[in-house]
Amino acid sequence: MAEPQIQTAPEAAVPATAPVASAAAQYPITDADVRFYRENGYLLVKGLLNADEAAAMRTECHDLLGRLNDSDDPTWGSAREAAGAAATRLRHCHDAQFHSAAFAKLLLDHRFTDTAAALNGSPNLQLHHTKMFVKPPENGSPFPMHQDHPFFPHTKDSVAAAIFHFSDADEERGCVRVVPGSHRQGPLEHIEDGSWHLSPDQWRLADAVPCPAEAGDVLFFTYLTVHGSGLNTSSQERVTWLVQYRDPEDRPTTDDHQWSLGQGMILRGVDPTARRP
Ligand SMILES: O=C(O)CCC(=O)C(=O)O
Repeated sequence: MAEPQIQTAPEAAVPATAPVASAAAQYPITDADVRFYRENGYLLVKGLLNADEAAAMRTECHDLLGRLNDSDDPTWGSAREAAGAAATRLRHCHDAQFHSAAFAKLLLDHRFTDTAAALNGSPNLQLHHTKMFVKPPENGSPFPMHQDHPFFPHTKDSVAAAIFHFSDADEERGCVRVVPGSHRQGPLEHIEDGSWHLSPDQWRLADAVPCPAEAGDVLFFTYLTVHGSGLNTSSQERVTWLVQYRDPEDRPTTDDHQWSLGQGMILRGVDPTARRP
């Protein structure tokens, strides 16, 4: 299995033409990190939040799940197959920023927005949606390999995700896995059944690079980067919050996500199109 590649890449892997973000602030990353992201389609930023902040957000997640008090389980149909039809579980909340100001504040935190802007090469960032996930211990649901593109295709492919880790997430806890460089293949053909996913025979989770993270780390990746995650077989939960964002000048090519309340908020800079939502 390939070793995890975290943050910086060797200079030799950097294409001479790779554009470097014009955004002024790049907290806390470097130009080499930006080049690594452009080349590989992902970057794990260590310690973007400190341990106390991550612990406070973990509490926010549990308080929110307690208030929601529902049994909704968004485990993909295809994930049940991937897990060998075992009963797996996932707890979640879509657009958590509508439930607690702690999430709303984090959306505007410059450590996140400056990093995302530098990686995206755009000084302006617009929210698409957010998803909080708790993968419970023992049987926390996996995510089959996929690109996020088929869920909400856009004209300029500027859409990207940041997964905030509010707990540690090693391989046993079902950390996210990526296929480095897969974003350069463009949109791939997906199977729609049981939520958009790639052929499990051609795109094996076990062959993807694991991105083990500690509480406070944030994994950034493009919506064309092939990714997934394994079952949480450990005795501890995995708590994450995924924020999907784009350049406000990029527009969806389908109406697939119009139901999502979170779309449109400007997280950094301005919307130069002055378009009314
Ligand atoms: O949280 C994970 O393990 C992956 C989530 C994911 O890929 C998704 O929601 O599209």
